Amino acid sequence: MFLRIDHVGIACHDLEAKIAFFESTFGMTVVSREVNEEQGVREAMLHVADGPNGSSYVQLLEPLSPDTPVGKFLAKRGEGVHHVAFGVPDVAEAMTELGGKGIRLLDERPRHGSMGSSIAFLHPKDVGGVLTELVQAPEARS
Ligand code: MC0
Repeated sequence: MFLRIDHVGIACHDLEAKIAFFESTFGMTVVSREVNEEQGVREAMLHVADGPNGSSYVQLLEPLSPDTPVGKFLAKRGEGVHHVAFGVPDVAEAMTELGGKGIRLLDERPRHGSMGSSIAFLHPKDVGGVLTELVQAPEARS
């Protein structure tokens, strides 16, 4: 079902400071910065590696306000890994398949994700405590 690990989402208080840390410590490069109002985040994608099934990234996430998923996560748990995102060929198909296995879907339909992707989230309580995201890349980013 999964093509690759698309990205690991990391919640932080200060996006610019965390970008500077990842750039200077790991030599990683920012390939995209976006504000996603629907998800309540300001985020940056840092390239990790390219593979036969597409690329993988670290996604740094700063909340737009305390009353957002990442804002609540930071208040409760502090900075750290917020979610793991897997690449899938077709996010709607993956939602149907996983929903049929009893996994709770946090989205009724695919939503807009980073770099033109279509995304959907699975409830962490049904995935061993890990908030899990499904990512369908746009045509240009397989
Ligand atoms: C909450 N919980 C988590 C968690 N967030 N467990 C693992 N990882 C997380 N990130 C746990 C809490 O500890 C709690 O467990 C239970 O889930 C309910 O959490 P809550 O604090 O009461 O918060 P809720 O229920 O209001 O919301 C949690 C939920 C929500 C995961 C449903 O955050 C959500 O719908 N997330 C999906 C959207 C999202 O995260 N968007 C931001 C990234 P206990 O045991 O204490 O009951 S957007 C993004 O990433 C886009 C831009 C992209 O990739 O392109």
